[in-house]
Amino acid sequence: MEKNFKRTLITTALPYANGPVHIGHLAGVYVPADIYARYLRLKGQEVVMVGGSDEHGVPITIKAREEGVTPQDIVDRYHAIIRDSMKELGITFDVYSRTTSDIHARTASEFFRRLYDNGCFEVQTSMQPYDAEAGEFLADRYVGGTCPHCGKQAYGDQCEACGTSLSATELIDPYSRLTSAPVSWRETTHWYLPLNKYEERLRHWILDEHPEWKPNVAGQCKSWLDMGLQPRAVSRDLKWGVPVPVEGAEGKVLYVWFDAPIGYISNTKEILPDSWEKWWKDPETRIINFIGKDNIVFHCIVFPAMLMAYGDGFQLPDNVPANEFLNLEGDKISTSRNWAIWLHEYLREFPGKQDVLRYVLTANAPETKDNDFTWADFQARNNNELVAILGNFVNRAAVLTPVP
Ligand code: B3M
Ligand code: ZN
Repeated sequence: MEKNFKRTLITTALPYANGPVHIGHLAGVYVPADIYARYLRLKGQEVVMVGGSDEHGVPITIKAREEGVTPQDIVDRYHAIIRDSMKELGITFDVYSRTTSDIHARTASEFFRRLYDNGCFEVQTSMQPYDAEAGEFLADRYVGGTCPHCGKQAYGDQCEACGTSLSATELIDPYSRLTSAPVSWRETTHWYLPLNKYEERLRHWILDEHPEWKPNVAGQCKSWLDMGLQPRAVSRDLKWGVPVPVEGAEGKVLYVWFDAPIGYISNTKEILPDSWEKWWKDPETRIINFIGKDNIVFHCIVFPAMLMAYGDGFQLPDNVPANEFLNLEGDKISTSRNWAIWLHEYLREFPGKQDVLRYVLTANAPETKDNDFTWADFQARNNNELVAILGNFVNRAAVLTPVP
């Protein structure tokens, strides 16, 4: 809804520090957010643009295990690559921090604790996959087995062969990807945020108060709301993460999707220790979350429900622009298959050509549908549009301008 705002807080999805960033991240989130931040600053508005690396969660521990190093080694390496390459591309973050910072651990712990103290959580006990040989609970990704739909090998969260999302209980002959031992099941207790209690408020906020949201975002939200929201676990049995700050929670950490969005708050606090609240709690601040389409539910349902539960004046985003995906030469970009154009490699191969990449990713942005990046198109846009049309225009204008 049109409202008069005094200032804008722009947040950008926090990339997992389990690899460098690629052109899909840039086209989906960072280039559009940066254009918007620069536009508002040119208009003389007060803007803060917040970013940072998402350094917890199973994507990090899996990468560390593959390489035989610690999760800390992984995040130290990729955080530096991501931070430096984004800076070189000219993404004008006011802060680019990380979720392993002390201030983030304190902020995320305090957030959980307040919800806990206010009785916002439900406690549920369930059977979870366990590796008796390793003595560890297994996150869904760590469970392998046969897909009940197509009969191929699949993970406990998804079958990549047929695209079905799964849970570990559905797999045939589930085994641990850590040790290959068959999965055993153990009882464990977790804290759940009852999203169902926030359903009506979320529905009203998204569907009634924000008819201007992009159709892909509103559509996904509506289908989640129409299916009915369920309580969602916000803790995990893992060693890597922010410890759950209550007694009896040894060996448990905050679920990465609980701690990561709080990173937007911690990163704001880090640069504005005295005035961060103005950016989060003043109704005259407009909050905009730039994200990719796979993050919609977390930013439009889960994080807003967390903020509602926390209360204390926290504002909800005014808009959550999510882009679709950018493919590469007709194929889905994939970190695990190494099918990507990595930003730090582009910068090495094309020194000084930051604006060419920014231009091509903007001209071909996947705003309303998935788009394709091809090197032929990159070359054509550089030669025909930037050099021939824009270059010529600037050159002629300069040459024909009379010098007084
Ligand atoms: N790291 C997922 C992703 O990189 C996740 C985003 C967090 S935003 C708070 O797609
Ligand atoms: Zn399958």
